[in-house]
Amino acid sequence: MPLVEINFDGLVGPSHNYAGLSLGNLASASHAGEVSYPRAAALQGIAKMRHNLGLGLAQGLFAPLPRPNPVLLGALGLNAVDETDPAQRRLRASAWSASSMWTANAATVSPAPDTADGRCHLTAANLVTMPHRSQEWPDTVRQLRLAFASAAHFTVHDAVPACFGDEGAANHMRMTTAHDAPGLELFVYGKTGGAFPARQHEQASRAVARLHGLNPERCLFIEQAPEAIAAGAFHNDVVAVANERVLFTHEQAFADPDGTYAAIRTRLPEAEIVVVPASAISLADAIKSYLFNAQLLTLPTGEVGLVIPLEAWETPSVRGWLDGMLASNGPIRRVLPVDVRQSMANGGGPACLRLRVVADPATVDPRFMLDEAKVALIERIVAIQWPEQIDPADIGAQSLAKTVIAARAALLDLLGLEQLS
Ligand code: SUG
Repeated sequence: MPLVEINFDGLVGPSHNYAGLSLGNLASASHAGEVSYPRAAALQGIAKMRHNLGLGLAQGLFAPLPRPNPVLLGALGLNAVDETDPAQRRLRASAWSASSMWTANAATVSPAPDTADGRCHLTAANLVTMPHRSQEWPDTVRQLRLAFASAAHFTVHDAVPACFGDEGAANHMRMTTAHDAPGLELFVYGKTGGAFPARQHEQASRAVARLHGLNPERCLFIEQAPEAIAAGAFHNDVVAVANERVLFTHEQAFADPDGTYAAIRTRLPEAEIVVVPASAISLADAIKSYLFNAQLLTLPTGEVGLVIPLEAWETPSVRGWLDGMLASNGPIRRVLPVDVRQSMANGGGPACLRLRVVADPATVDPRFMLDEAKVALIERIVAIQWPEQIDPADIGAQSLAKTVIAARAALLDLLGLEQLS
């Protein structure tokens, strides 16, 4: 089997809630305190996976991580919480976060054609900038080591040391003439975002490139525009996305846009760079609508498609630009809107919900691969077991904790992944 791109979506976990934990993520802040709908959220994510399977694409799945997380609660001395202390309640909410659904932050992936040893390398992301995300990587690594256990084809690395924040594939892009050909890997780091943190440190990106055995001639380290971070682009994948020879980007994504495009073209003359000017779509509209947090995909027909959130389709400036693009002779031929509104309200669009791995599907543990029949079974478990709604005020309740734990256990049982419990 040739190497193909497999999208591993994170199933939205049963504790999905709006605790407003992510500084610099405007959606998370603006929905803080609202009631969430975990069942609807997971069903929306499943519908996206089914949609992409229906396009003829390879689709995988990662299971939600254990929540509430007893390891984090124990380490913080929070086995009993003082309910009158808002700081303690907020830390407890971290241990309930379903943020592992955004698997674009699970790891950085370098496919086999790019690496010195011819294996696909994955480095789990330490996510240290946000407390609720920093708990993810040890459980993520366990899952990655099961899914990609074949040592002949994969190497899974622990996260880089916590002194350098790493956000995984959300700040990494790969361009190439074809998925199975050697690629140019683009690492996008932040230096400052004004009032908001820059989550990706340049030294974390450089460490990942070394760990993966990448050819330095085929790597670019690019600074994210501080104004993009300040406007709410807490990850690069909120303002740019790449697939094979196409880079689709807002003109304010990078600190030095022209230098970046020139460096890409020098290394990959076949590159097609689609730049959306601020005069057509403002940075604010781009970030609010999540146009760039799209899945840019090569469809089996060879056409390039863009799976966007409904919010982008419904934003007049974005719709106007997309209509013009489709009428032109540009490289992106199809626009496919999907409803992931529950995830979007926490700042996670279609691209956040998936980790791309270029590999032969036959080399991946089949428990992590999806087909129609398995999707239907997962959907049934979610419909029965996932809580219908969570009010952030209910976080910490024993009865809710029991429901959430039982729901995840039922899923792991269905997938044959009890060892992750
Ligand atoms: O890390 N939201 C996530 C969204 C991640 C989006 N991922 C990518 N762009 N690839 C984050 O900010 C919200 C949690 C809360 O507020 O309760 C949250 O973690």
